[in-house]
Amino acid sequence: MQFDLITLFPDFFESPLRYGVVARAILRGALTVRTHHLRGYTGDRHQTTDDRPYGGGEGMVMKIEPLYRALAGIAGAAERSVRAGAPDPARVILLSAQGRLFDQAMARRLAGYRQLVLICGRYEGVDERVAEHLADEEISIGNFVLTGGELAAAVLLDAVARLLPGVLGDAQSALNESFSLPEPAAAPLDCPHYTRPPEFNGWPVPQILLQGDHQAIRDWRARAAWDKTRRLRPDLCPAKPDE
Ligand code: 9D3
Repeated sequence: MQFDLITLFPDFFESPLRYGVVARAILRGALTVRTHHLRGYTGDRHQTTDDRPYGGGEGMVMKIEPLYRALAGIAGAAERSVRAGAPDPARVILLSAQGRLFDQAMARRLAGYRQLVLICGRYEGVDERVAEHLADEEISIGNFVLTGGELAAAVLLDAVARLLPGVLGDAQSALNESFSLPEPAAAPLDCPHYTRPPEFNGWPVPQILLQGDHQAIRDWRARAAWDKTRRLRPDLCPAKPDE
């Protein structure tokens, strides 16, 4: 799968691409990531990427022209009307605080595309015509305010990359992970994990995990996963029927 990141801060992505599963996916050729510096797609002497908002108001707005030119320079990612007939066009995503909430189902769907183009906004916002005419979808990673789209793009890339064929290894993949809703009656979140030492600072590991009763351990983990989900994520728990 190919990612194309359009950003004013291409260096921002150096670290997220250099570690662990994502770095390995790139080394194995399962994932290619190209960054595109938006400054390089400006037309004027001052390389202007933002301008004052029509109608007045605070802050600056990202201009559409540099974004259009960046997309035109990325194969299969020009404006929607132009690439309507193109075979297997790139999926263009605008990261924005106003977008649809990102979740695991979205990550799975996006992992099916050959090429994702991620547009990272800065300033107060992006000219709305980008969302209307250039992007296929507009995505937010959560109900909080970031300073720009780069961190959100890195989060989306990370979540999608680990789902690509051959990236995780079959052992962990798909099975037993938070938000993938595995077996019936399994809690939506993972159970707590412990490793040595068996006691630290007077804080013990649950005894049941130190003995060898694998059925008892399975039962404990199922219960602990539900307990923690109910405590921290009641929104993920089925409603109790009225008594
Ligand atoms: C006056 C309101 N503005 C800021 C307080 C709106 C605003 C502008 C720019 C809010 C956020 C941003 C920058 N954020 C993103 O580009 C962004 C984002 C986010 O802020 N939260 C969750 N997901 C995303 S994806 C892109």
